[in-house]
Amino acid sequence: MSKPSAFQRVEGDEIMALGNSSCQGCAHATLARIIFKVLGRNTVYTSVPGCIWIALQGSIPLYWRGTVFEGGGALISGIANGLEAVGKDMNVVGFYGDGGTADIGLQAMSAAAERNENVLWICADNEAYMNTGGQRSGLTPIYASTTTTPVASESRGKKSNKKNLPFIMAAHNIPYVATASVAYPNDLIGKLQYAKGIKGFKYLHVQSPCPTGWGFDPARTIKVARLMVESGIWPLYEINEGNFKLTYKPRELKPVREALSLQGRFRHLDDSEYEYIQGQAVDRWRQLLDVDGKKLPL
Ligand SMILES: Cc1ncc(C[n+]2csc(CCOP(=O)(O)OP(=O)(O)O)c2C)c(N)n1
Repeated sequence: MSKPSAFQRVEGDEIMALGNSSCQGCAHATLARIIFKVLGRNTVYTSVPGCIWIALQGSIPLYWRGTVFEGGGALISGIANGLEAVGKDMNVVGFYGDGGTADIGLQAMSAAAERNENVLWICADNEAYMNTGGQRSGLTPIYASTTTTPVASESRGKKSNKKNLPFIMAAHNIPYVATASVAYPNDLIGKLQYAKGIKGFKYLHVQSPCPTGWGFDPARTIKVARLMVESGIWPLYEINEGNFKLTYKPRELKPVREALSLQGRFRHLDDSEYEYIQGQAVDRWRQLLDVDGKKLPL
């Protein structure tokens, strides 16, 4: 089974300025540092309301535009087409949260993907609307406690499952879809470098653990992110022109309990709820192993 190689040095400038107003242990901030260092200065990026805009925008000194929560897909499409019209070749990036991608941002993103706009869409997925106090999103996992899915006598947290957004994007028949994790920077860097070099709509979905929303010690962001991958809850893969490939295969999946028990949002889980999540992770992992190296019927 493959293992990620040692940390890769990225040549080029450190784009992020020192200091930002993110929470301690915020994975969005670590991701931003890696992402923009790989993409380099020839990049224009866009935001919609969310932690990235509010906490990080001031420390990413690149060409930037922001728009309304639902407008990310329209904004990056306009910028990409405008740059093409004036003959400028730049990376056009949408760097948005899970709400700005999977919920209110979904229809404009889907339309941009269907038109195969030449942009890179990065979803930094902290699995809730964190900038407004931790409400559930369509990417919040089942049973997670959030401010709108609290745990109480009649409630066990979020009732429904997380949307499988990377596969929804793959079903748009775009050239490149990938998942990534802040705990696997080499894998992330390789995917960014690849996406940077190809034309068309590229979708990168990065899990971004949030100490504030998920309820863990801010010193453990990377540990939590790694356990989410090693337990099979957040598999790392890419879908390149419809060809599916796992980019990291743990020798053996760790029990989901190891990953979830570190997170306060799952503190209430009972054995049957753990079993349900465990079953889901194992079933999906088997299905992904089955399609590994194959073309998906999209
Ligand atoms: C139309 C609209 N609805 C609601 C809001 C309020 N709002 C601002 S940021 C935000 C949450 C952003 O969540 P997400 O996209 O997941 O990013 P995060 O802050 O978690 O990184 C919400 C609901 C808004 N700005 N516009």
